[in-house]
Amino acid sequence: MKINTMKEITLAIIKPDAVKAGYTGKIIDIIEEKGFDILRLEKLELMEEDAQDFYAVHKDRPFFGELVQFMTSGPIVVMVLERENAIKAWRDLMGATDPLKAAEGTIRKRFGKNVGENATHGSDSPENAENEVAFFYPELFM
Ligand code: 3AN
Repeated sequence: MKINTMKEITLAIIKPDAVKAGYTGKIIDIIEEKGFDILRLEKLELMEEDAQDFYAVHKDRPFFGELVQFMTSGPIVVMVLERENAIKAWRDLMGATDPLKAAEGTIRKRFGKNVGENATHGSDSPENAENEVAFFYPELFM
């Protein structure tokens, strides 16, 4: 791997709802305040096939079509974050999937609209973190 780290890395995405609402800067600010190093950062738009591939683990869930449509509805901001315990730390900082159930102070509580349009994405396991980082930045693993 080109990234030479003893720490953990995870993939974070600022989703189309939060980008559209102008929350990108605020979310990045929180990420830095919480001690993550941003190793990669890019604003881009997913094509339908990209979103289907990225979310392939959810392909049998009833909301898959809706999720793909939402994730291709506008620009997103993709980040590779590094920190000790990055995967869990970023999931804790995001809060529960449903912003209504997310704890006070979490990103989804502050910036999420509903269970689909919930402001951010974060890898949920070391295996998925590796797959998701490699999805956008395969060169990091060559
Ligand atoms: P998380 O992002 O907290 O890991 P998952 O893995 O259950 O949540 O779901 C992945 C993504 O699918 C969520 N971030 C959300 O955008 C979308 N999603 C989850 N549940 C629903 C639902 N009931 N209706 C619409 N979209 C959903």
